[in-house]
Amino acid sequence: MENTENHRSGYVAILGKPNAGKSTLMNRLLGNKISITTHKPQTTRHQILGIHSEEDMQIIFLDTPGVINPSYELQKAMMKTVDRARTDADIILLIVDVTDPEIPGRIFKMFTSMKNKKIFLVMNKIDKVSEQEAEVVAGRIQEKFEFDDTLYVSALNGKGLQHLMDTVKANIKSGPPFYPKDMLSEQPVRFFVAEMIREQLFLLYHQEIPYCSTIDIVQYDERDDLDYISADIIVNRDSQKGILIGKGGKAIKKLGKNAREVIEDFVDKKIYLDLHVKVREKWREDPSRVRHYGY
Ligand SMILES: Nc1nc2c(ncn2[C@@H]2O[C@H](COP(=O)(O)OP(=O)(O)OP(=O)(O)O)[C@@H](O)[C@H]2O)c(=O)[nH]1
Ligand SMILES: [Mg+2]
Repeated sequence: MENTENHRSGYVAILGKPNAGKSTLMNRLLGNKISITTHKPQTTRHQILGIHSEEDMQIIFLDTPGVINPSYELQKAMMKTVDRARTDADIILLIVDVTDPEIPGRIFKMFTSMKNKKIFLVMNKIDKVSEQEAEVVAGRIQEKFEFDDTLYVSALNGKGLQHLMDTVKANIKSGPPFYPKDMLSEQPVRFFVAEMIREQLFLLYHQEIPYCSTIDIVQYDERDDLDYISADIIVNRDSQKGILIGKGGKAIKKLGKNAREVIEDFVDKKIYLDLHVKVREKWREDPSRVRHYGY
């Protein structure tokens, strides 16, 4: 029988600007790739749960979309997600890229109304600068807000992550486990499949295509020999359809091949991935469409 009396648990929100390395950091802390990561900003659009369990402790990390000034409905939904995560969290990690340290006032404003929460400044990508440089940059941010502590990490090479994890653990209060101990995240497999296809859109296409697209899994059949997955790639405008498909279907074939490999690795099974491009004019601006696609 588990001893729930001495059990500790808590929610840790990972916040910051786009591209700061939030998703990379969460994946690294969990030792599992749960959240998609790319070199492009605004990769993450949902709250992604990452659950770390020990016998007497459970930490639920909440990866979030990068904080921006939203201009269309999809971005507004993304910022609502950030707001929910920071409200739910017991601990907040503000992730800052040391090479991009300008913090928008919007982020500090989020911190002013928060009581009874620990807020840590996490300077990330320290592999790119000297120690002194990182401290100078952190010093400027500390002038604007009194953080409970400042940590220096590289989510990419792992430096400082043990110390960060120990700091988080030391601040987790008593509470019951919220999820089964063998659970890593909460979304269903089809969610991660959609994310893995979307990750390839960010990696393979330039300019607006990744930002104007979303993935809709229309069929997911688990079969004995292989899983059959049919997915729609939704774009914003007719002209984007041709770009996505490419000459003679070359571009979408590459997308399909790359996504299939990553998904097969994830589900540990062969899959058949059937991709179709659909145009839904201005879906990003339409609240009901944005909701329909899961945002
Ligand atoms: N050099 C270096 N690169 C990093 C580090 N952490 C993350 N990156 C890179 O930064 C880029 C963005 O990483 P993500 O984890 O996707 O960033 P994010 O904050 O989740 O971005 P959004 O989801 O768009 O808000 C990727 O190319 C990462 O490989 C780090 O510690 N050092
Ligand atoms: Mg992310």
